[in-house]
Amino acid sequence: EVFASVKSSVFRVIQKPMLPRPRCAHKGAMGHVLVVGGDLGYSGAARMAGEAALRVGAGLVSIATHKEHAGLMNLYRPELMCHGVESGAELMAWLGKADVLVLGPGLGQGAWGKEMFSAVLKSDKPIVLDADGLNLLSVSPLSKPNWVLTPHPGEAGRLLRSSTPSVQQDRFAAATAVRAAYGGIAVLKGAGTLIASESQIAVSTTGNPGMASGGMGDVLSGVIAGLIAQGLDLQEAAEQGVFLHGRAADLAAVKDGERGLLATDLLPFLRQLVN
Ligand code: NPW
Ligand code: AMP
Ligand code: MG
Repeated sequence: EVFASVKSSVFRVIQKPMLPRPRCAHKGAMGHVLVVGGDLGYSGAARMAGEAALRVGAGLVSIATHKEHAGLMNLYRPELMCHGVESGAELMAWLGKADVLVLGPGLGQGAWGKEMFSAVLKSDKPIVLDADGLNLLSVSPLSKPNWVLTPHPGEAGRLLRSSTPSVQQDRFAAATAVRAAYGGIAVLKGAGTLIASESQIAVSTTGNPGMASGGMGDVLSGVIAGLIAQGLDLQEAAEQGVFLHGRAADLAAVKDGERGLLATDLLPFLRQLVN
């Protein structure tokens, strides 16, 4: 009865080992992720998404963010290429260089965020849409086949014009409804994250309550994008990304405990898990 709303097959996500890098690998062949986000006061969200993409093996990661903090972000994580972008037209040049886009971490819903949102949505490249990207989508609905949507229950409530409690009451129905309305792959986050694709719903058994802290979702969006950049298809990247993200948090919790776990604590464990 609990699963009355489930019309697709339901599977548990299991980890598929990643193939070793080819001997002749070079950064240009390992995929270029562009993260678009980081409104004033929220630059950390974009940076965490970018660092996560690097730690799962993306070859290059760029961030398009506010001019005010682009330089600082680059200072603290010099491997990131950080571009201050003021308009959609300026963003277009950077979009062209990327293989996969992350839109939303710390984006905000003001004029700058809306301009970035409209520019990115014109692109045909695969997109991981998170956070304020999802909030903006909920007011300008659109369906795309080649994106991964990663709402938490609050964002899913906005996308479905319902509420957090009604999403939580039937998470299978909510994940299916997000996918049906917006296309692509829907990842409904929270304990027992669901990944809804055309043919199935996958359930993650990794993750723990230590993950209830700011920035965890921003890291997940970067993990999924980093896997897409390395050639996984969107469904595989979403399923494996959710698994790895939760497993990294479980390993970090075994080491130092659940309480006080930080999103950036996952990064060294993500690296271990993809090797
Ligand atoms: P309620 O209150 O129960 O209805 P918001 P945000 C719900 C950036 N960040 N189970 C719950 O709703 C992000 O990237 C930047 C049940 C909750 O109150 C975004 O751009 C950081 N309910 C922006 O901030 C670090 C759940 O959603 C509400 C749930 C705003 O994002 C932090 C909160 O969601 C942050 O990532 C669950 N498992 N999970 C930085 N360092 O730069 C969520 N809810 O209002 O959409 O706000 O998620 O904090
Ligand atoms: P966000 O709310 O966008 O920062 O995303 C939070 C991330 O942490 C998602 O990947 C959630 O699935 C995960 N998370 C939060 N709380 C829990 C929990 N109690 N158990 C497992 N995963 C959780
Ligand atoms: Mg979030």
